[in-house]
Amino acid sequence: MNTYVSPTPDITSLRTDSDRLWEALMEMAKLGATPKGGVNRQALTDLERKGRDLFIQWCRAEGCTIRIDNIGNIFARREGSDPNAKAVMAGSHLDSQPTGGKYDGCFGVLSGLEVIRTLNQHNITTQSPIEVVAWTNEEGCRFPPCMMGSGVFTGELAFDAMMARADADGVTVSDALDAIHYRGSDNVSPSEIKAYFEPHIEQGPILEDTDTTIGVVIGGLGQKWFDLTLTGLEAHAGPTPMNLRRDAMMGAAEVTQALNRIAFDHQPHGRGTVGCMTLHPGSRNVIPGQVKMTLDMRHWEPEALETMGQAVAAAVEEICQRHGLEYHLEPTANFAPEYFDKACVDAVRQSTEHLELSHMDIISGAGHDAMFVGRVAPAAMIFIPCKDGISHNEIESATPEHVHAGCNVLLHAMLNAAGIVSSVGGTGE
Ligand code: HGY
Ligand code: MN
Ligand code: MN
Repeated sequence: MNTYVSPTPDITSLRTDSDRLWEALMEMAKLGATPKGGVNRQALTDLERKGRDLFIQWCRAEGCTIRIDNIGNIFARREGSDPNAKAVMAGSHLDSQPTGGKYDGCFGVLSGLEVIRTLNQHNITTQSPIEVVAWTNEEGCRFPPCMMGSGVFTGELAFDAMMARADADGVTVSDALDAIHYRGSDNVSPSEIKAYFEPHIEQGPILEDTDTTIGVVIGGLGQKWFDLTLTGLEAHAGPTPMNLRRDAMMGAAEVTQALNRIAFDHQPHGRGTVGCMTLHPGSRNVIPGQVKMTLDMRHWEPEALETMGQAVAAAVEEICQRHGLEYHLEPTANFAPEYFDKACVDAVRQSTEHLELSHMDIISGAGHDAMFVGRVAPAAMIFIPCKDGISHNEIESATPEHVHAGCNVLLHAMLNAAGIVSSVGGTGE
């Protein structure tokens, strides 16, 4: 990656259109809108298809060409002056959590669209093509693991294995892709990418707590996910003495405590969460015979993440021994931390300074598609605050000012990387 210089003089005053970006966000948020003000637009559902269709409609209206690959990743491309130049890319995802917010994912995708709209509005030609991508199934809630589309694109995840992943109703990724007609055949290669920038809300409290506008993201935590099934023996809650039980729920409770303790033992970056739990048969006066639960652990250092994984596996073994339970511990995600490309991170920081916005370096606790793209191309992220640091919650909220600031940082970081060939007419606000 070459180092970046500040944009040519007539570009420095260029800004994106705050109202236009906000309107796009609010329009997209209508698809899957929930009563509490969030969205439920899960990956590869018909609602997400509508979001994909709307994004493509908007990009085509800007003259972009559209490519869709074999797992439904959507690439909208604005040509530059040099057809052989690698693309400067922005993106994120359009799928949401079941009780998700308006900004998680969409802020990144629609900021990329707003950059293209701004370049068209001001008749600016870049040397490199500008490309905006909407990755398939970033959330991984319906079909684990998360970042599935970018994982297949970058070779982190095996295509066939991902196609076979099924949701709780047994619908596979392959079925769902066909059902929404988004199984593409275009070959897009990571080698086409010169630089990738992903704007995203922080999804945590640090920027807001420090009254900082921009997070210059230096990387993201590695993750290990497991599906754990504990099997004991269903029995009557009354006549069965406490010391003779094989209570799967007791095992689940102790595993949950153990994961929490292990995460606390690996601070400041250790994270441990049990997000899903179902027990069988689920009758109030029957000792649970089986519990299915999910384990999500994360860390900034690969060695610490491995140590956490080993400690959790040992705890499961010991707890099941003591409670007379059988268990099956199925890995569903396993990826190392990502440390973003220095030149890309510097471009984000320089753009933030050029725009005179407060900023700080920050590590992403959440996984993002940029983490997989960063394995194959220079990548970095731009964080903005979200209210009370809350995300993966329908009350997720961001301000138009922060959304606009983040999009302007994206604009100038991308222009630094893409190079300006010409601009016709005034480019001031
Ligand atoms: O789980 C994650 O970190 C991401 O939000 N999918
Ligand atoms: Mn996201
Ligand atoms: Mn998310």
